[in-house]
Amino acid sequence: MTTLFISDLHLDAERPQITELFGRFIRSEAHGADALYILGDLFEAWVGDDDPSEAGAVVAHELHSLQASGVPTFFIRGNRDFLLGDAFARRAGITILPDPAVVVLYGQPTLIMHGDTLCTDDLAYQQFRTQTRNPQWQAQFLSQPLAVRVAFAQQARAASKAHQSGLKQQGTMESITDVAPATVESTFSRYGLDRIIHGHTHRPAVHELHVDGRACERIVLGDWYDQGSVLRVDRNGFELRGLPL
Ligand SMILES: [Mn+2]
Repeated sequence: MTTLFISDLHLDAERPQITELFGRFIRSEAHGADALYILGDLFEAWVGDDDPSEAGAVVAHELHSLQASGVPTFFIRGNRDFLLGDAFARRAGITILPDPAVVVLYGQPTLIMHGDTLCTDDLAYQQFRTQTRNPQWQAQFLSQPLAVRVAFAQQARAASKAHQSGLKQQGTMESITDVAPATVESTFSRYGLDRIIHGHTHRPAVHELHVDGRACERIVLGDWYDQGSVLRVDRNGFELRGLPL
């Protein structure tokens, strides 16, 4: 049996073929899995569980039938869908885990996270993250009308694009928006385990490194833009593969 990991689908109405690919993946391969983990940025944007978006309704339906078939589904919030809450989790039959969380996969303790907390060189982003993860900020934000929240999300996306094109002009985009190596090392040290799985950077890869004399591996999931990306873990090892449209 296999445990599946996906992240960074960025589902929204503008890319219906990706929502369809997600639905096919859930109805086929995921139905036979031991568990499914979604490590954040399932949605391109999420401004509250009362958002009547089409992608939200489709995903809740697909995930709920997966859970009903006996496959436990876990979710870690990403930087796009950090406001996904308990009401949606109930609708979709998913369990929200803290970021990071330790899971034991076929005997191997593994740290799972979205991945944005490893990108500590991006100071502007980390500042935004601190602000928007504050419970008081969130309560205040969620108390506003849906239209106001949607406008804020559009603004935040525009600001993020402007920030990234600024970094590109300076030639620091590649390094600043990737993980900070020192933060990766200190995270392995702090948790004392040998494997981290995360998404966020859209740089699918398996990195091998040594921390405190231990051989460690950091598995980075890919995004779902031109195709899907799935990590399959079983008792014999793992496989990180693209999922064709
Ligand atoms: Mn992300």
